[in-house]
Amino acid sequence: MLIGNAGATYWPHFMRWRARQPADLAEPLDTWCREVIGGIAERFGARAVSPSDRPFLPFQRWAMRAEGLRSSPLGILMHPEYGLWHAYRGALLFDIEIAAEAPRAAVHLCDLCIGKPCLKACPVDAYAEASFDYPACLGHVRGASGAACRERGCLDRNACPHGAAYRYPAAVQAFHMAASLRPKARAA
Ligand code: B12
Repeated sequence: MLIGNAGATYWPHFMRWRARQPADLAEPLDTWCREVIGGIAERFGARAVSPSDRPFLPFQRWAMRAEGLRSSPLGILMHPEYGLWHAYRGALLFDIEIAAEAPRAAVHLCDLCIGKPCLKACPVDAYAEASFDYPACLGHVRGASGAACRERGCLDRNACPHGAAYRYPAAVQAFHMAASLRPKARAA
C-alpha cells in the first residue's frame, strides 16, 4: 500500500512537527514520514518502508502498477490530475494479500504533449530523453547561475503545464532541491 502526497498539503503539518525538533536534525522529512507511517504500520500489523531505504526499493515501479502511471521525460511519474506534483513517502507491506481492483491505465499526458516544454527549460540540458545528467544538474544548481533552481525548484519540472493547482510553493521546492543537493542525496 503506497502512501504519498499530491500537492503540498502535507507541508504545514510537517512544519509544525519540525518546529519542535532540533535545528540540526538530519533528513527531517524522512524522519517525520517514518514516524507517522511507522505508527500507522504498527496499528495495522504492517511493515513500513521508505523511498530512502537502502538498497532503494522500486517505488516508481510499484506506483506504475498501483496507479497505471507512466514516466514523464524527466523520470518523474506523470499523474493525470496531479501532473508532476506528487511523491511517495512510504509504503506498508502486509503478510496477507489484500484484494484490490486492477488499475485502469491512466491517460498519459506526455503522449499528448507536442511542445515538451519540460525538455527545454534546463540551462544545462540535464534531462535528455531517457537519461538524467546528475553531475551537470548539480554543477549548475550549486553554482552562481543556479539561484532560480535553488529558490524555486527544477526549471524543467516547473515548465510542465499539467497539475498546476498542485504545484509545490517555492519554499517547498527549495527544501526538496536542497535535499537532493546534499552529498548523500536522498530525493524527495
Ligand atoms: C536516487 C534518486 C534520485 C537521484 C537520481 C540519481 C540517478 N541518476 O540515479 C537524484 C538525487 C538526482 C534524484 C533527484 C530527484 N528526484 Co529522485 N529518487 C531517487 C530514489 C531515492 C531512488 C531511485 C532508484 O534508484 N530506485 C530504485 C529502482 C529499483 O526503482 P524503480 O522504481 O524501478 O526505478 C525507477 C527510477 O530509478 C527511475 N529513474 C531513473 N533515473 C531517474 C532520475 C530521476 C531524476 C528520477 C526522478 C527517476 C529516475 O526509473 C526507474 C524505472 O521507473 C527514488 C525513490 C525510490 N526508492 O525509488 C527517488 C524518486 C524517484 N525521486 C523523486 C523526485 C521527485 C526527485 C526530484 C524531482 C526531487 C526534487 N529535487 O524536487 C529530483 C529530480 C531532479 C531535480 N534536480 O529536481 C520521486 C519521484 C516521484 C514521482 N512522482 O515519480 C521519487 C520516487 C522519491 C519520492 N519520494 O517519491 N532522485
